[in-house]
Amino acid sequence: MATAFNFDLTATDGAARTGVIATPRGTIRTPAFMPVGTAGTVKAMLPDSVAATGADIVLGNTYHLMLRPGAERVARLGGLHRFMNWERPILTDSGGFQVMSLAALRKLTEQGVTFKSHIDGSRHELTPERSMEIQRLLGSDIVMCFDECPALPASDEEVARAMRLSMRWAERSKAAFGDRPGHALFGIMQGGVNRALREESAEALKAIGFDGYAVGGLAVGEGQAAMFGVLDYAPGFLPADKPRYLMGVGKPEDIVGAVARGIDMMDCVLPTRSGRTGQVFTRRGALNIKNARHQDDPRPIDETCTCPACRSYSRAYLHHVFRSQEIIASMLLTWHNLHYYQEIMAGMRAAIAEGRFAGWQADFHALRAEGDI
Ligand code: PRF
Ligand code: ZN
Repeated sequence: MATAFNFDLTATDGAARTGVIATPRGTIRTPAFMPVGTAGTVKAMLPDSVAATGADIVLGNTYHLMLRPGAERVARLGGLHRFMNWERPILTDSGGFQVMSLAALRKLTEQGVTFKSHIDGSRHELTPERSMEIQRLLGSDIVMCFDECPALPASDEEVARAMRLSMRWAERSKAAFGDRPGHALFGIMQGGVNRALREESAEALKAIGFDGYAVGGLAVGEGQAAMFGVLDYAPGFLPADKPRYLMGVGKPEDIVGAVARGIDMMDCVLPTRSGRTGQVFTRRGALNIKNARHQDDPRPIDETCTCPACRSYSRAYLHHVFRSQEIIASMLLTWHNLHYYQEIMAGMRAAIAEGRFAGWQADFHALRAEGDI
């Protein structure tokens, strides 16, 4: 009998939590950062390297995979895990958010959304039922409800309309998901920066009942202060004994602030995408390797970092291969960024377990304030 999906909260420190999610594909230590593997690959990384950075789970996208190579094809080829050679847990986003940001000629109705592919202009439809079917064909371990996330700023009326539609879609998502032991379905809270709408959304999701709960609709233009304002209360509206996932966040400071406010899981393209544009994250802040000041610098990105980029290469070399558009630049910088993100997560997990998260956070901010990278 395969392991059921289960979340064990092992310690709390203030609002911050640490725990373990058990799935038949392996365990996920929380707080967890999930690298983004949109199209069946964490760009510029081999799966074993992704695991070596400390990642327990990656994220895949319904939207991209349904358009190319197609969910039925992935299923015929043995599912997404085998297809991309990542046998550990995979969470898939449900597609609506990507339709709204990437697709053309979108039409939203009660039923769902129709759109034209950003790849070849072909017409497609996504509904809660089709999104659940695609995520099942992919073999996703953690399936996300189909939702609508309005960009901010938006009027309260617009945010309320999108939230209530998302709650009706959450009910349809749950019915279509059915009973799938070992697989989890997460609800997604919406409601913008409106406290009453956030609470209404949380109540609606809890009445349906999910294996985990996401905070959606943030990091969409409201800024860090407003996002933290929502995170000061929104996680508290959700059940304490289920994982809480903040979607699409963020910078290292955003991640630490979210964990301090009770978030257990996050994903973001930032470490991988930035790796490909030369932006590097370090304990002392961010730098861009394409800057001419690195061209004669024999030092690694970070003397204390144990990633392959820092163990074996100078800033001068990384600058050179980046400027030369060599593929190894994307590989090494992505690896460093993912390694750094996972080091933050491991540091937070240990600090929360040992009841010293406030001190860890103070050190994290002090080193960044010192700067001098
Ligand atoms: N909903 C879904 N995916 C998302 C978001 C959301 O609100 C966000 C918001 N930051 C990122 N990805 N389904
Ligand atoms: Zn490094």
